[in-house]
Amino acid sequence: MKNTLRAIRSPRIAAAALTAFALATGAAWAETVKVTVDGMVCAFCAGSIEKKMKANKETADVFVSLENKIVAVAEKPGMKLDDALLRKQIADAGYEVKGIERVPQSIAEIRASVRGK
Ligand SMILES: [Cu+2]
Repeated sequence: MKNTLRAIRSPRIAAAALTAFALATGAAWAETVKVTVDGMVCAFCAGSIEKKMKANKETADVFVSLENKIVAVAEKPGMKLDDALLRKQIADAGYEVKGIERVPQSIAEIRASVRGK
C-alpha cells in the first residue's frame, strides 16, 4: 500500500492513471500538440506564432508561453495537424523548434500547469 501511494505521487504514473481513468469512464479526451520553441523573446514573437498557428484550418485553439517556450496547439475534432508543417511554419517565422510532442492534456490544462509553476 505504501508503495502504491508512492507510485501515485510520481507525475508520470499519475498521468498514466488519469489516462486509464479517462478511458475507462469514457470522459472527454484531449490531446494537444505541444511544441517547444527557442527564440521567442517578446509578446510580438508569441503573437505572430499564435496567429500563424490559428491560420491552419485544423487548429481549434492556441496557447503560447514565452517563459516556458511552449506553443500548444489544439486540433479540431477529427482533424490532425501535420507536425512537419508546424515545424516549417515556425522555422520560417524565424524561430527554432526544439521538439514536438502530443500530450494528453487540453490547452486549459497546459495553461493551468504553466501558471502553477
Ligand atoms: Cu519578439
